[in-house]
Amino acid sequence: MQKLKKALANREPSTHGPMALNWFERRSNKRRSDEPVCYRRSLAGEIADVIPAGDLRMAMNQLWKLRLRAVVRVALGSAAIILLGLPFVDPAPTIARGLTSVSENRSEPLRPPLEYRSANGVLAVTIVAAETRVPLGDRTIDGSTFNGSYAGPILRLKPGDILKMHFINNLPQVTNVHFHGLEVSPQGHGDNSMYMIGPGKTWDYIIPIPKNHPPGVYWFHTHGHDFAEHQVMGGLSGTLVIEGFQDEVPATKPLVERMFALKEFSPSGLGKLNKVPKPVNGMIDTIAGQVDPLVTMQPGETQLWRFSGQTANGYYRMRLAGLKLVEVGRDARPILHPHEVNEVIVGPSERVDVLVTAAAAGAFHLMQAGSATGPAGDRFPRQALAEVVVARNPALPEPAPLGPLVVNAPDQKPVPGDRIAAHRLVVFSEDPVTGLFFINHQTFDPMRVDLKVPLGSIEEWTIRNSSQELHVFHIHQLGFEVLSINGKPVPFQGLQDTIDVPIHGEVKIRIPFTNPLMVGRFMYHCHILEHEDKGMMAQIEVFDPKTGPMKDMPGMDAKPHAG
Ligand SMILES: [Cu+2]
Repeated sequence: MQKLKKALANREPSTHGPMALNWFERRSNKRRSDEPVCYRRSLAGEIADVIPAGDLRMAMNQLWKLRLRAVVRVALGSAAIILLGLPFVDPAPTIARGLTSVSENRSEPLRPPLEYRSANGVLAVTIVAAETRVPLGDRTIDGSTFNGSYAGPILRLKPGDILKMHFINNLPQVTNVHFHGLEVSPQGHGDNSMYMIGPGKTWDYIIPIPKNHPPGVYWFHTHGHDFAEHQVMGGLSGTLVIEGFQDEVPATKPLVERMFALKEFSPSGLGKLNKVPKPVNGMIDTIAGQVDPLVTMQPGETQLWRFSGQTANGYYRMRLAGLKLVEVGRDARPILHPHEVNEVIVGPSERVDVLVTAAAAGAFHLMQAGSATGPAGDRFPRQALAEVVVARNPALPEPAPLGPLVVNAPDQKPVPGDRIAAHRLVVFSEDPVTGLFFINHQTFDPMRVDLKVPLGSIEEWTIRNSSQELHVFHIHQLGFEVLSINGKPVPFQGLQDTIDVPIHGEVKIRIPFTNPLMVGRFMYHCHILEHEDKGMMAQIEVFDPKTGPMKDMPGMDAKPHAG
């Protein structure tokens, strides 16, 4: 027992989930000034929420209620490690490696992405989902990938193109694909998150991209209820770019564009993906599928870095001391008034476009500065994400200075508020005893339609967080306007498809259910996939008022559940 206690005392603090607020933190219930905080800003740059990562009082109360199960699990795991002589995995081999000079740099250069581009109006691509051994830094993990790429393939299309994805499921489980943020049909062979593909089966996704579709960075990922966290964390996601952002922000046209998918992996003691990922063995944060790769720039150069939060649960709070960062896009759309920032925060499923300007030669580190999602939430430790080496490259022309930052996005308009058809309340809550997560006190049921909304309606929803951790609201098939966060009005900066909901706070949004393409059934949910898997998801039907709501399947609840 002494050995066990010692081993537990020496282990890394767990970084993840209510269950992870465990022994370690129970012993160290003191806030330290250097502990990470997670800031969520409104687009106006206001700090909407600051979470002291060390404030664990609530968690302590919860621990007394339910920790027995977690304690037993941790103890059993640790006992097994001790008895079997298995080593603890190094929690974060790249933490704070510090600056290196160009000649000393040990980082692997960014690998070229696996990219598929449309031609003659069509992107026909075969995507194979399969279990894959993936080298990540010093380790090799048991991942699952699309076409063998842990970073994920990048699909590039133009507005008006058709995506024809022949999908092959070589996984031993069911899976499917959701196209996050696309304003396309949720029915049939479209962006149909309800349709699952069995092991060894195939499916053809056929997605016409409307001519007026907002350009920008989207992404696609598996969307199975119950196992989305496991599959996405294994690597099952990719980036989808609809070209045209650079036309809306012309100064970005000549710039080098880098696609940075952000993916986290939580290993078990043996380096495999935890069945229920709780990273007692640390967290591996990757960028573009690599651990701490080398990114090169020239003095005076500005590059466009396009981050997509393809994490299951993780927040990246990124800092890059010595370089200038200007946010120019969010959730695929240009920000109407770009602004300089000290750090860039990207949560699960969120996308942020950033202009990075290097003034002078040198070596710098893009850092995950460490973040936390609240007393009942997750902690993400500080790690090095990329080494940025700024040096003159004589093989390339000298970079021209960045042109005037003008945003020309006529479709980025506020949602009209003169005819609001309904006001609804959507409450996120959770039960630490059962480990279930709720929307309006219910867990997800694919056989229940929670809301039925006639096409053409514009509604205002209040998303309330009644818990001790952040949640990320997302609704499929559309973008919405954020009106206020905790009662404070948010100046319009563009539509978005995700919004963080502060702890014990609320966000008001205005949703246009006006695009005829969205007719059908789709989901809204928390995009922290652990929460989604454990119930925090609901189903909406948008119906054509001329034909009325869809006929329910046998056993389906026909009654709408207004919030
Ligand atoms: Cu959540």
